[in-house]
Formats: sequence, structure tokens, C-alpha cells
Amino acid sequence: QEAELQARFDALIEADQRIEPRDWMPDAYRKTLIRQISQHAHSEIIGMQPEGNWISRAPSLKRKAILMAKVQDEAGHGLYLYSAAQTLGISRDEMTEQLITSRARYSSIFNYPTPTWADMGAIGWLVDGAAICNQVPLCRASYGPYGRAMVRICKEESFHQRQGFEILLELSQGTPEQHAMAQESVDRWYWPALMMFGPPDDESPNSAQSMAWKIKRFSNDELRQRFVGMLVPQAEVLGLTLPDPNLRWNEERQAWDMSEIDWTEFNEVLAGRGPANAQRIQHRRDAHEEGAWVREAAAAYAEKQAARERV
Ligand code: FAQ
Repeated sequence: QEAELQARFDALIEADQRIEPRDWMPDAYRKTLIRQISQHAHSEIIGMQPEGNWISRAPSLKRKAILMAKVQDEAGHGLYLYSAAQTLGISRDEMTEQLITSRARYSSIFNYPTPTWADMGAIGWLVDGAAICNQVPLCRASYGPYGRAMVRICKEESFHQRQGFEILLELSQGTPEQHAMAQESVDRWYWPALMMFGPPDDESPNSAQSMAWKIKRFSNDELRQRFVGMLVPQAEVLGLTLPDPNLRWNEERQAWDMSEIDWTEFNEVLAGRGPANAQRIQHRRDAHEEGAWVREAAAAYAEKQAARERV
């Protein structure tokens, strides 16, 4: 029986069909998806903090309205992804508990601070840009609810990236001080953005299996290369420099040559020792505790409604 189910699952994957919540799936496939989707959801939720830091200080009403809408989109993406993970049999409470007790991962990028307004531009351009590169192929992920969630999320990320680009363009073409602020921010965010794609292929323990299951369609290094290729012409339009003196197209390899990424920094951030890890988790924990009364009120209301329907 098990062998037959496995064979049917393998055939669906082979034929590029979707696996849906009620379908049989190997335990390891379910586990991997819960891991990736919940990490992804947590990233969106924690990812609200670096930009949330600037909502009350945005330089104009227009910028404030745009930034608020973007941060709200991120909340929406997080909830959407938690729902996708729930179809695999984990509860939202469990996932939240794992996050606030530091047992779950979220993207390394959100452990960096946002000291200047230009950081809103760099996050949109580089962080959302990296997110798009990584997530467009995930629209074809073999697990239905995840792939479908990605379609809508990618559309919104594209808007986010354009708004970041536009912030940087305006600063870059502004006063010398504004130009310098934009460049300084790109200098700080460039390398951490490249780290978002994960460890190099030969040190990525999950890649081979996730690619065989067609959850991932490209390797970490392939996507990183694609991202750099996307940035180079855009940096030119912006009039900003990517902070890597060794960055150049290698015609022979048909790939970008670049400096070595500082993987020690990446590993430190993953180990919880990045510049803002403690602050991010503390903030999320406080928000969870302060929101307890809202959850209790909602549960009491739902209970009352259900009781009313029973009579
Ligand atoms: N940060 O074997 P692999 C956004 C972990 S975009 C932290 O290569 P895998 C939008 C990895 O989990 C950001 N941990 O793993 C936004 C694994 O540890 P584990 C979110 C990382 O899964 C923009 C270990 O290293 N996007 O939120 C990172 O095959 C602006 C070994 O790595 C996603 O999550 C990292 N950067 O590939 C929001 C996309 N990289 O779990 C607000 C979906 C690796 O075994 C503002 N996820 N690790 O303990 C993915 O595509 C994949 O999970 C990868 C990692 C590519 C991230």
C-alpha cells in the first residue's frame, strides 16, 4: 500500500503535477515544506520591523502612505503563508511559539538595522529584489497551496521593488548628501542581500532533495548569479556602485565573477548573533504578549457565535 502511494506521489512530481493537502505525501516532504513555508512566513512577519522603524519618520505624507501599505502587504504575505503551512498539519500557535522561543528560523536579512531613510530604498531594491528572484521559481513549487500563494506575493513584491528603486533614484539624483546616503545604504545591504539565497551549493544540505521534489527549481548559487545579473544594469541607471571591485561578467564561464561572500558573518547571524537578532525576537515576543487580550476576545466572540448557532 505504502509503495503504491509513494509511486503515485513520484509520478505526480515527475509529471509536474501539484500535490494538494489531501494527497498522500512522504513524511519528509511534509516536514521540509513546513520548515520552508513557516520560515518564509516568519521572515515576512519579522521583516515588517526594519521598515516599520521608519513609518513615523517618513519624509513626506506620500512616502508614509506608501511605506505603510508595503508593511501591511508583508503582514498579509505572512498570514497567507501561515495558512499554507497550516494545510500541512501544523497550527499557527505552534509556529508562533517556535518563532518567539528562537526555535524557528527567519531570513538572515532582517537582523540588520535601518539607521537611514535610504535603507527603505535599499530594502525595496535589494531585499525585495532578491525575494523576487528567489520566489518567482517558487510559483511552480510542487505543493499547490505554496505555489499559489507565491503568485500573488510575487506581484506585490514587484511593486515593492519598484518603490525601493524609485526612492534610491530620487536620492541618488538629489543633493550630494542624499546621493552619499543612498550609496552608503547600498554598501551596507548588498552583501547581506546576496546571503539571502542561502549557503553555497556545496554547503546546502537541503537543496538536492528539495530540487528532486520540485520545491526548489534552481540552486542557491544559480539564483544568486541571476540576482547579480539583474542588479548590474539597474545600478547603472541609479548612478550607484555595487560594492564589489571584483564584480565582472566572465564570458568564458558565462557567469559573474565576484568576491568571496563573508560566510562567517552569515553563520553568526544564523546563530542568533547578528546586529539585531535579539531586538527582533524581543519585539515580536512583546507584541505577542501585548496582543493576548485580542486573541482572547476573538476566541470568546467566536465561542458565543457558535453557541448562538447551536440553539
Ligand atoms: N537566512 O540547505 P539550505 C521576504 C538556512 S524574503 C536564514 O540551502 P534551503 C520578503 C536554511 O533554512 C525572505 N537561514 O536550505 C520581504 C537551512 O537551515 P534549516 C524569505 C537561512 O531551505 C522583503 C540552512 O540554512 N524568503 O521575506 C538562510 O534549501 C522585504 C541550510 O540552507 C524565503 O524564505 C537565510 N538567508 O534553502 C519581507 C524564501 N539561507 O532549515 C519584508 C523561501 C539558508 O535546515 C521586507 N525559502 N538558511 O535549519 C527558500 O527559498 C529556501 O528556504 C532558502 C534556503 C533558499 C532560503
